[in-house]
Amino acid sequence: MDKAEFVVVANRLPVDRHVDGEGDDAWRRSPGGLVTALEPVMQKASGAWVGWAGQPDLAFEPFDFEGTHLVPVTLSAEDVELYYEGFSNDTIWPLYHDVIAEPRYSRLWWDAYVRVNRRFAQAAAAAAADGATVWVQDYQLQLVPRMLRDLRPDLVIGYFHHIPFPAYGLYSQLPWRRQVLQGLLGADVVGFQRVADAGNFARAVRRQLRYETKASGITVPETDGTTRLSLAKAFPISIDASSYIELAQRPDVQERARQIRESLGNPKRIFLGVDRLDYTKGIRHRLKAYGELLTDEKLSVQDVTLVQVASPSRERVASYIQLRDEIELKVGRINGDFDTMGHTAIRYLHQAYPREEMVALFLAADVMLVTALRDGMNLVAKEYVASRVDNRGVLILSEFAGAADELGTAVRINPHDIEGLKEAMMRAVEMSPGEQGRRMRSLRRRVLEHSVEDWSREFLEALAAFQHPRRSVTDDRTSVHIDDPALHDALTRVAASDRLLVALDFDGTLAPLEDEPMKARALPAAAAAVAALAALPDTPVAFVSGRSLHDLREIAEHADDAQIFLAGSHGAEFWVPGEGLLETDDDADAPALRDELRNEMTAQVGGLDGVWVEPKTFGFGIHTRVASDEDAQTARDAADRLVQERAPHWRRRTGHNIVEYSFRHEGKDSAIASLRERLGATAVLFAGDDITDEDALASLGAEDLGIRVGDGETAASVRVGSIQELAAALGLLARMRAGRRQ
Ligand code: GDG
Repeated sequence: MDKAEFVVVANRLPVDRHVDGEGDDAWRRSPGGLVTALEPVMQKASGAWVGWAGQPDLAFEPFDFEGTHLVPVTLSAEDVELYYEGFSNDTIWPLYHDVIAEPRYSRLWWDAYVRVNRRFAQAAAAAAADGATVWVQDYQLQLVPRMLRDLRPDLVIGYFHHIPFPAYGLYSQLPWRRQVLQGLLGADVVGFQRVADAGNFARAVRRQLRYETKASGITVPETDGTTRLSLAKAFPISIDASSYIELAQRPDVQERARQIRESLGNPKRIFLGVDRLDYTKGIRHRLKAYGELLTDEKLSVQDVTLVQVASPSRERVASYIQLRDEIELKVGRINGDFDTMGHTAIRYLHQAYPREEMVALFLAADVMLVTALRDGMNLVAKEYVASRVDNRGVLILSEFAGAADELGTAVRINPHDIEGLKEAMMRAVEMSPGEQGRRMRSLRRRVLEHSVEDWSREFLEALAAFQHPRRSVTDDRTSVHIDDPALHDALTRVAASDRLLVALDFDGTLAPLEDEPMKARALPAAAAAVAALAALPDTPVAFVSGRSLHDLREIAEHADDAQIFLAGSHGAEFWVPGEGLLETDDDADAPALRDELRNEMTAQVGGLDGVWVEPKTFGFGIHTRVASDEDAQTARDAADRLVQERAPHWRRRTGHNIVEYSFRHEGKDSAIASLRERLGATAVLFAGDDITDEDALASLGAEDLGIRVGDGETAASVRVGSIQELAAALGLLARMRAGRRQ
């Protein structure tokens, strides 16, 4: 097969080998979120997947399977023992999960880890087409990004870390801490589950490598004297929610849920735990709390049962063998003490089940226990929520699971606080159906709105900012073409400027226009490119918008953290990162007149369908994007009349489906002038899409660069066709500037 434009590198291939009816080898797709998430991208981009087939010493040729080219990496029995069971699962796993179990440090294991990571990197380098995108997955392969970049500098490389990244105090135990950081920084984008993980990583990089970090950007020096930029950011993973909903709605699955309840003696309440049998999952803590509630006679086996599915995992690693013994001893004791002939306290199942059975269990369970001591995300929590199509059930969720950042209406617990856990379990048992419904609906909204496909799309869009121009990658939504030589030359020119101010309009330039203006958000590719620029030295970034500063701050999420300057109301108000709002002096009577006219306007045109009066800091705007032409004209005429009569000194501006009236006369040109002066810029790049941006574009000098996004007459020297193209151009600019010799 031809080389692939998109390559996934993961410890495991997305298939399992089994022997079919005739005694021949056959392959079966392994069920898993990652496989589902990447399937559409793989199919579109003629993707390849590099990984291990799961059995030692199994060597075979690459082959195509359901639209994906599979490239096997062979591991010997010794590799499995040293690289996989040893370094990955007995060093990194416990260390990164806050040393819940003691990590073991072995030089022999480390050597195997380096050796096997190199094998994966070589296989990926051989499978990838020129300039391809490669996405490396998880903690078993932390050295692959750097190795791959050394082999193939043309590639765009992403890495996603599925497990936590520990606080510096713990991370610094690792004898190979510098090598691992260097390994990860070979990637253009290093993705984490939580914002806190990305923060821990950046801190380790600062402390250990002394690299400069700014917002989510890390400046990485290369051996040839140039620097590169890596982004370390959170991209919380999710599940394929619709497949869980589909299963939960199937009559046979619902019937199975009823059977499960019946086979347990129809208890009033069923608690459920579903975990790989792993010490990070807090299974012991939940058994302890449950056992004490039975001892205290708060609960009785007549009324409640705990179903614990503990699927077999890493069964040759010593700490897992010990954990299994401890848990089974504890389960045996509780059942011995409390079981009756007709009822059991705990139904313990050390087995793996098909997905249908899991969903039936989710439907049968009144209370889901997720008590992880540390967990990257915890998908089981999201799967339970997605499956509860009836809006019933209670999720008890550890604050130490990544999912806690998103699932705010779960009953949150600290699993180390056994009293607190017991109280939460009693609260869940007693919770009214009304409260269950309210909480579950809000949990479901979050999980349904952000599925695993959104996760992979957002990650790949961020990665697209690092693509080399003239390449089209992975899927339609992330493909970019910068084939305009004028744009390329102009970017090269401003990239060389000593101190470059990158000033950008927001709506229509970084973010698609929305019918509901507060829903506007920058495209992930644009946000990543902006973050990359803002993270560079001598490259201040500003958003210059007609919106009020208040609204701009809300939609330009995390602008302050990313050290982005904000100019609102066309430059009549400024926000400086770390300092806040800049004071301005206004005519004392102006706000009263503003409120009066705004109210009058709302009274006059508020009844027209699709017309909306937007309060602005220094006046108001009339939005007509979703109104009929006739209503739009009526609204505009009414506003013109009112302002001419009562406030003829106000400034009127027109934009895409909006007319604005303001008692402040500043324009985006004056915003650029004051930012230029304040920041000591030697050149300015300004990009915008609307009539109001033309003030700024017309004010630029020969050393500057103006870019117009989309059609229309313009004073800009270059034009790009879309927001996606601008994002690509900004990504290219970030790479050019990061690569300047300093
Ligand atoms: C790592 C991180 C992060 C479990 N038993 C059975 C079964 N499962 C499925 C669950 C779920 C998956 O396995 C487990 O995912 P988790 O997220 O809960 O935990 P880890 O395995 O530790 O995963 C974690 C994840 O990576 C993704 O980034 O969330 O934090 O540790 O999907 O349903 N599935 C079936 N039968 C079983 O018996 N069918």
